[in-house]
Amino acid sequence: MPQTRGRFITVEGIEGAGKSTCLTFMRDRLIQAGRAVLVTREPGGTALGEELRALLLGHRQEGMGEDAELLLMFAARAEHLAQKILPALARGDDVLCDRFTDATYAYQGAGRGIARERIAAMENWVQKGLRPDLTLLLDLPVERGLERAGKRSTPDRFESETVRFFQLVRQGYLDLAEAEPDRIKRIDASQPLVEVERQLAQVIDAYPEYDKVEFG
Ligand code: T5A
Repeated sequence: MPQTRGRFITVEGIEGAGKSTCLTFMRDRLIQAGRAVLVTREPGGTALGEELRALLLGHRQEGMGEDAELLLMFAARAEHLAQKILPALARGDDVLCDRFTDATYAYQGAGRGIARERIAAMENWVQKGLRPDLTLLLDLPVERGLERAGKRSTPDRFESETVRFFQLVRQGYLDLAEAEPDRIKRIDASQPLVEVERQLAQVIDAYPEYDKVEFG
């Protein structure tokens, strides 16, 4: 019998796109379909990852260089994969992750200007071929996203970036979606929540083979 694993599903988008809101909807939908689901996030998801998240998002290290930022993202990811994601997939659980490596291509790549090949080298090293099975890209104009995000709390280190930075990030995501249309599904996140949820349900419900994905 081939060993099987759960599905690795990620949610991406700029600040305020609605990722956290949509993750709850998606988790409930998967559970209703009879799946065991691990919900997690990046950077974070483990004790070390959450400490790195505090360093990356907080304002204590304002002058952090772009290479250090990239390496810290992948350090958190390596721990996350080893401690949580791979064990959950091996158990047969679906993993629903708020951001993953597409965020690195969008923020550190398109946003900060780090060459794609350098990110790809880290991706291959840390992930050893593992990539999300399905990615929901919540897309909306930058101004709308920042307006939604700004209603909540004090801006973190990324949220303090310029509109231009987020335009580059958004375009980076759209380029990824164009390059990988089978994996990355663009959702129009500018719509009212009920319409966004309708789009999400359509994608999730249509996704085949919940429990027969080969491992490794
Ligand atoms: N990062 C991360 C990198 O640079 N590289 C990497 O490799 C990784 C993994 C993480 C930061 O780290 C960076 C990117 C990020 O800057 P984060 O907290 O995970 O930070 O991400 P944020 O985008 O900051 O999370 P937010 O909470 O701001 O955005 P969400 O989760 O997209 O939005 P959400 O769900 O909290 O919604 C925001 C508001 O909008 C409302 C919600 O009720 C809420 O009030 N809303 C809607 N309103 C109207 N219509 C809709 N359709 C709505 N959907 C949500």
